[in-house]
Amino acid sequence: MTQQDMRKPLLVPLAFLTAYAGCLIGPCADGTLASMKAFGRTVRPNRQYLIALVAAVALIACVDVGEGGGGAGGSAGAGGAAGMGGTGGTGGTGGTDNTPPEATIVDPASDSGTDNLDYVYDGFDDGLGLWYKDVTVEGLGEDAEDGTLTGASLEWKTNQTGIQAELLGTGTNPILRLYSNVCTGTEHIIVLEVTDSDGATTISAPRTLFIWTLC
Ligand SMILES: [Ca+2]
Repeated sequence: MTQQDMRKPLLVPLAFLTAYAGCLIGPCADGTLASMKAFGRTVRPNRQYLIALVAAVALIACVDVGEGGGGAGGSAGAGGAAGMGGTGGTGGTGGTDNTPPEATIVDPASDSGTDNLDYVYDGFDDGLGLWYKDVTVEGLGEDAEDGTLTGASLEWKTNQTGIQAELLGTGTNPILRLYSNVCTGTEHIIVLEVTDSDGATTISAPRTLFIWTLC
């Protein structure tokens, strides 16, 4: 049994007593045989019951309305809970995107051609049995996050891996020794490979250098 169920039966005698007290000073005190007497005045019972019934119904209705109002208050509380749910999900910061570096061969500024006197052999390595040409190059490695890259971040490579190691040297201004196993000349396709601090690598546009001599 709820608190409301327990309260309603108590309202009936309460209402009756309220109505009865009202009758003692009201128009129902007419002095008939079936009447009651209190405070020196008589009250007819059937009017007492009628007035008590009306009063009881009115009081119970009033109590119901009040409790209904309480229920509405509970709904407001539920609204607050929904607000707490809304605080969730600030969102992840996400991973930062790394931009690959840029790699540029600054010098030589162009391919050499096949009869360029600047690329005639410097000598012959008796130990290796190969002709060679030392070429000074200049490279540029730029990165959005790291700025200008230098040192080992810049690797110079050749395609002539049948004659020598692919890695010719590192840095911004190295001297690269290019070898040839043919007296009349060998073509090296040189690239600059730049790596940023995040491991992203970019390979420059190739530069074709033909080292040679008249045989
Ligand atoms: Ca980067």
